[in-house]
Amino acid sequence: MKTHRMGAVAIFVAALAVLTGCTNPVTNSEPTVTVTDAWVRAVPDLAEGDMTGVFMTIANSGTEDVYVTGGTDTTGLTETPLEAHEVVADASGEMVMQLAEGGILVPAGGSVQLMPGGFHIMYWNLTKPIAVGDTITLTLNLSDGTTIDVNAIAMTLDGGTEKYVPANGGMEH
Ligand SMILES: [Cu+2]
Repeated sequence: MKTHRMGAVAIFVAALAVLTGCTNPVTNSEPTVTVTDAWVRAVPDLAEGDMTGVFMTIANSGTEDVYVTGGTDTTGLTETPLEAHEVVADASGEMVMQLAEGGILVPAGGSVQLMPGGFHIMYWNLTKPIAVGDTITLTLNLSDGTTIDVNAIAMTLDGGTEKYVPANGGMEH
């Protein structure tokens, strides 16, 4: 009787292994979230409290939506965690930036553009200037628990004006 039951358990375990083997997606080493055309607004003459924004295109070839929830500077430009920001109209119609609640959506099978006047990765409290042409590095945190390393080249705002819509004059990035 005892051996019989053990046999049944063995068969069950084997069946489970086959089942999970069938239902598990094939492990894909290709990253599904990719960043292109990353740049940062240069701050060549650093003043107290200066900040900047990082812009890029983020694409998601996966089947699940992903959110960029923030990041970490890996260049030594700030001690402050990087924030995922959006620009919205406040109650009086003024364009203001704020934390993107839940992060910046990178839709499954789609992409999102971070640009001046819109979504951006926020650098607060710069401790070093960023010269035009410098490359900075940062790591973005994604809602699926993964991270993505980004190299961004420093440009003036004029260098990336194609899609820039001035937001009430006050926006510096
Ligand atoms: Cu911001």
